[in-house]
Amino acid sequence: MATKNLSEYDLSSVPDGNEMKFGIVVSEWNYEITGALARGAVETLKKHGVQDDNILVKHVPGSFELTLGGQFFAEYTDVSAIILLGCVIQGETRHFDFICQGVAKGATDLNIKYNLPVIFGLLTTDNQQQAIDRSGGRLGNKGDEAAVTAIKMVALQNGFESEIAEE
Ligand code: DLZ
Repeated sequence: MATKNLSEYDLSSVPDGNEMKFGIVVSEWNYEITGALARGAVETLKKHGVQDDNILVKHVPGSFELTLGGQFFAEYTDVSAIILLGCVIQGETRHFDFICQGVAKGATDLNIKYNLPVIFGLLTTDNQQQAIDRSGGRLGNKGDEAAVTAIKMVALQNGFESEIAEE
């Protein structure tokens, strides 16, 4: 079982996000959790130099809708990366499995379809406490981690594009 803050990272290893623009899609289901994920993501982006105006946040009804919310960002905006934030808590039926698999597949497909970093920030927990622990509680904030991942992926893509431009 995880016992340390999983969101701890080396601050100096994160590129400057000053020129980057991000879209964040937040699920309204379990909003006490997803709202905390979103706050963590926004604060982390700002901490690494992303301008307020370059952080666009949109809400969708549930985690199953995260994929389409992400597609809307890819189609209708010029964001550098998209962060999907949701929380699915295991219930008595198999609904959990279908939502988790749907979003994982959806996020993967968006990455490939748009050649754009689409970050999988979906908490998939057995219970509410595990979700609290991972949304600003004792095990960190998955929203922070998603933001750092997004910045790093944009920097990686920018690096490839610069190298090609120099050839
Ligand atoms: C229906 C449903 C259920 C049972 N559980 C969750 C959940 O734990 N987390 C979540 O984000 N959304 C849940 N939803 C809603 C679905 O994601 C989706 O919004 C509906 O199935 C409509 O497509």
